[in-house]
Amino acid sequence: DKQSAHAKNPSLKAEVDALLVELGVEPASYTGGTLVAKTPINGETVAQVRQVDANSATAAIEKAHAAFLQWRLVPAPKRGELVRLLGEELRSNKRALGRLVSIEAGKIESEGLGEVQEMIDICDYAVGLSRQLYGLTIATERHEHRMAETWHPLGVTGIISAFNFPVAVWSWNAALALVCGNSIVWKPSEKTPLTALATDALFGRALRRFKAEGGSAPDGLSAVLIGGREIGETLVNNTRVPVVSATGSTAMGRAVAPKLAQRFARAILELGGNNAAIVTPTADLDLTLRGVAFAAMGTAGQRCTTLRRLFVHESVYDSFVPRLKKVYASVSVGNPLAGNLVGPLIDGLAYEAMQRALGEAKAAGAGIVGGDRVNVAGAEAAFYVRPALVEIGGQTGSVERETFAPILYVIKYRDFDAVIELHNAVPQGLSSSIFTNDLREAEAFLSARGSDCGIANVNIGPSGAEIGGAFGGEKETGGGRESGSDAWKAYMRRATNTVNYGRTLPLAQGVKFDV
Ligand code: UN1
Repeated sequence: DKQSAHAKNPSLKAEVDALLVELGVEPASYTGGTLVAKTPINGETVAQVRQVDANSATAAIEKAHAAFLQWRLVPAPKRGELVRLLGEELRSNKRALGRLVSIEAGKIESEGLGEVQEMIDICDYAVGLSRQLYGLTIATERHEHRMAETWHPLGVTGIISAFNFPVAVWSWNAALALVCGNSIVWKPSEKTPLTALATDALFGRALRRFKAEGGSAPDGLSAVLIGGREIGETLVNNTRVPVVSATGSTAMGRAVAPKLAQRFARAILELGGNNAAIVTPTADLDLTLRGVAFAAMGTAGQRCTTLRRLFVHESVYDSFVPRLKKVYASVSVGNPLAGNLVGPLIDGLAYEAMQRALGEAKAAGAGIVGGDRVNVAGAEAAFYVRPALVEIGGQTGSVERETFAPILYVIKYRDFDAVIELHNAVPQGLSSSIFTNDLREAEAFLSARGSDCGIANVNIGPSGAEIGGAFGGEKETGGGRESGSDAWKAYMRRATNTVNYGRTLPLAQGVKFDV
């Protein structure tokens, strides 16, 4: 009956209000505004967020530029101290922010918390990095000369992020950009404004502590611009912004990249993925089953690293695929805050896109398990689906696209070289995996003739990367790298310095010019 369904799904608005207060968000920013914030858990409106117009966005960018001119002069390890304090705020507010991520993006509890953990991890990483912004010393061909390279702050860093990692993606960019001496301006997804406001509030707290400790940080060092596409365009077109890091669809990247190229700004693009895994004859099938299940169904298929294509060797197909189907039929779908493993899709458009892709696959003769809408009591306005396993003969149509939903296309293969070719024969190139205990196959997959993706794994799925490695991919994924390794270099400018400490002036390449 209605009463008990309601009791099982109490209004989330009250909880959101409490979380926003706990996280220190100014109530004026999320009441009475024109952007309606909904939770995909039950479709309820939880806030009405104020948006900025293009003029105030431009003003914020100007202010960020002025802030950059000051911040670049602060020694990098001191900049690191601000990021350390941000990490502290995230640690002490992990529960509240993680919960808000779960409510706003529809993630299960451990993934909401995991997202905040990812933010903490990148802060720790960036603090260490703030003492390691190393340049090279390079052998010079000239007598009594020294050649070296120096890394300098670059300027205002624009960040455009997507709903599915509403705050972690900001932190990968923000933590690095800040220690690199840049200011930051963030345009979050319209679908997740509240977690952005909460993150900004925590950053504000870190900033106040930093200043109370005697740190100097200019006003306007970080800004959040809540708004639609035109605000993203303002950021992309502003010549005060020398680098924009944009995460989202390939269509978004296609709109953004030429505008940045036109004004010679840098683009760090993290666009669509169409990630695959290969299950070989020697795979440990128990481990593979768990790896595939998490990568394909986790986050309801809404990670850019989600497993979307599965190539299974014919010798293990009949023992493995039926087991996988059982998991698909039994995995718990429902309220992500109530212990289920698969939460909702972000909205009705995502549901429609999923149904379209399944329709196409069906027309192509595929066998489909799952994919139907799941009714959750008290959440009739939400979009829950049973993940779909689609056995299909070839890689055409919807298999070549990224549909941001839990659809796993399963294709049988016979020959290793042929499956590598098929693996690489899609426009995207983000993440990839092979499940094998054959050393030759594993190494070949990781070699120049193997996976063409930015991330290639052995015996783990393609999703759930740690922050220590460079994150990003090739081809239509956009080529950008964020997070660990030397991704920081994209947020700085490199100067090559040659110093003559002698009394003569030898010219390079033996050129003579004696005036
Ligand atoms: C994304 O989906 O936009 O590797 C990023 C992962 C996460 C990040 C995903 N660490 O799945």
